[in-house]
Amino acid sequence: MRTAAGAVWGCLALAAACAVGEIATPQQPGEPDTGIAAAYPGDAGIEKDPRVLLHEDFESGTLDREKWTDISNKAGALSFSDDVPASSAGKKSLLVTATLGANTGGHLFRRFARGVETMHARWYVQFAPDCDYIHHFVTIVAELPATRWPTGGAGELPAGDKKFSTGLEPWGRWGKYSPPGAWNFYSYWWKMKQSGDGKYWGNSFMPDPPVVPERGRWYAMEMMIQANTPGKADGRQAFWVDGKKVGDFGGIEWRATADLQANAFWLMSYVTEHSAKTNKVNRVWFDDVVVATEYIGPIRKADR
Ligand SMILES: [Ca+2]
Repeated sequence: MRTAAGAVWGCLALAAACAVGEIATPQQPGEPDTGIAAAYPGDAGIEKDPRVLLHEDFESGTLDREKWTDISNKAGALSFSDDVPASSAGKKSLLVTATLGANTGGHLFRRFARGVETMHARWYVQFAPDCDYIHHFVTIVAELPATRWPTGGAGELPAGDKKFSTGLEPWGRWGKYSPPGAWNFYSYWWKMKQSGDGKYWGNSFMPDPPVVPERGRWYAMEMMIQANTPGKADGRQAFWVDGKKVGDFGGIEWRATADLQANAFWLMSYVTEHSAKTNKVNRVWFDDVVVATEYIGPIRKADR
């Protein structure tokens, strides 16, 4: 996977260049306290909501090529598990096992037929109790042309009419935070800050105070990217943990043209020898994925 190779490695040598974009904005007026999921207990039927672009609960126990336009499953990285979130109505989750030397983890990538101005993605995640640092994680992409698979671009400045992307990733910040690291956005866009080596490594947006996930428990994560008005720096990105907003960053000029819209969701756990310093085998579980055009929120627990 060319996209991610070397990106964190680049950051390791360029601390100052990567710590930009810490522009917190307050809660936006009119933002709902409850989202789409509140109307669908246990997420039952949520895929029929016109605002929902993708729903994957992994209950089929198969890698669904209708839902995912590109799958990376080298050396059995992807499998199914009976470990599920407490609020989940299902019995299966996706387990991504990254084994250094055999693979770099795996991914499920979905390119949508049309782009959207605002994309939300909610996914449940659990890091194994011994999980090491992760290199790259769950990412939303806006890209033209809209290939069915993820493309390269690590260390490169994207063109304003071709691409922007943001990953919600745990980052160790050179060992400052315990594994798997503190949540931050790792973002590429045409107005991003250049790194000290002349390349363009993803710029970090980290909330203050930082939020480090506890390993061995499930979290409901939600990320949002909102495109800017062309010619204005009014784009945003935000994320929530268990329904509480913890990061919100505005003033971003993601794109130069209106036809470049968020059009891909990339569920990924990518681990390399540059990130994992202690463990060779690093496991991450995912479940109850929903991608939509509005705030989704955690699962409303179904009555039993
Ligand atoms: Ca499930």
